[in-house]
Amino acid sequence: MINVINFINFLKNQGIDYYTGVPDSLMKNFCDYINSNKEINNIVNHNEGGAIAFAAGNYLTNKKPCLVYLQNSGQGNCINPLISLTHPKVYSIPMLLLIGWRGEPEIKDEPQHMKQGEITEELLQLCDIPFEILDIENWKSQIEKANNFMIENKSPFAILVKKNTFEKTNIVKKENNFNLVRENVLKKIIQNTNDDQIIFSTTGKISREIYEVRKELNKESDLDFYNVGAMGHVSQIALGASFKTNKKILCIDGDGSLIMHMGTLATIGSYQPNNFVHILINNEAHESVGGQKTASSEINFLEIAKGCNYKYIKSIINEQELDDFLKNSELKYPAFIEIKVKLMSRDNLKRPEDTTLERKEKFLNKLENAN
Ligand SMILES: Cc1ncc(C[n+]2csc(CCOP(=O)(O)OP(=O)(O)O)c2C)c(N)n1
Repeated sequence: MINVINFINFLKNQGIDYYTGVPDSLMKNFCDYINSNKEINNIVNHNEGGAIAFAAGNYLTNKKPCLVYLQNSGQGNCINPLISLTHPKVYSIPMLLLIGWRGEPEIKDEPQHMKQGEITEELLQLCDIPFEILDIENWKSQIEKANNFMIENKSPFAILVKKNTFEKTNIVKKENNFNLVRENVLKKIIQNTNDDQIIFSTTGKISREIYEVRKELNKESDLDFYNVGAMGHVSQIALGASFKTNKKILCIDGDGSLIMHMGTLATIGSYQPNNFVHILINNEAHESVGGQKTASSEINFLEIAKGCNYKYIKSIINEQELDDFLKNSELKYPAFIEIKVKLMSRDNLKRPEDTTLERKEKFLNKLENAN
């Protein structure tokens, strides 16, 4: 495996010392290191397209390419700036893309990663971006090749990263100052829901915990929709559903996910769905992929939701506030509830056993029979 510190030092010698991106589970060791080392210039971006644009601006002021890190799920977010900003036919701006390759062909992975993994190389080719698959023996010559290409052609080059490429580093366990435990919070929420409510939950461990909690409580529901991929889009899925049903909609979001496409708050606020409860579980981090920080500690989500015309705003930081909220039936809609939680999860968390297609069918049938 590749030692992250050697990798970073080598990049520095090649003139690449500015990082931006969205963390990826498969490159956890790399992301952890750049996230925790204060000497490294690292901008954790709200989404991968933002990171491409940031890298472009950075280049314009110092003529040095940035390294943009991302999971291949984020390629979609990048396409627009890669084609209409950094492409050689537009402004021709070099940057090194370091892309975690989930769903690599022949390797078992989750359903949301399979198609993306299959087309990862093709998408790069379509964008005219040459690439290498990072090799633990020859990585130095690959970086040199990438750098020479960027110097000569003034355009992006990509490196694809397979599972188990980077060695673990000695990173101190990350923490925040909150006391509530996310899984317990979700348990209380589930205990207080019935078949009159539909839950739409976000990408990562939040959905996995809801699934586990339901099993534990023997309260499984076909009216849960787990947005396993399409990070940041859960609230628009929920909004789309809210207009077609009288049931109460609970959208359970994460701070990294919400920040990724935060314009969603404006759309929800301006259309005033009268059955919509937006619950933000805020641990100030991308906990599901290793706990790298988000911008949340600097953000007042409650003020933003209020400014976007949500009609009921609440902050919850302890058990009492959570219990009071769950007992309260006097909500106004759309409602926005922020629950601040510890940065932690269980190691032995499972994933839903049925396939995404099976879950969708169950959801449709259940709703059809309920209406
Ligand atoms: C477009 C895209 N980029 C990155 C990822 C990888 N990813 C999966 S979950 C996650 C973190 C989600 O963070 P947050 O919403 O704060 O929830 P938490 O993990 O803290 O519960 C990331 C970055 C992804 N699935 N899709």
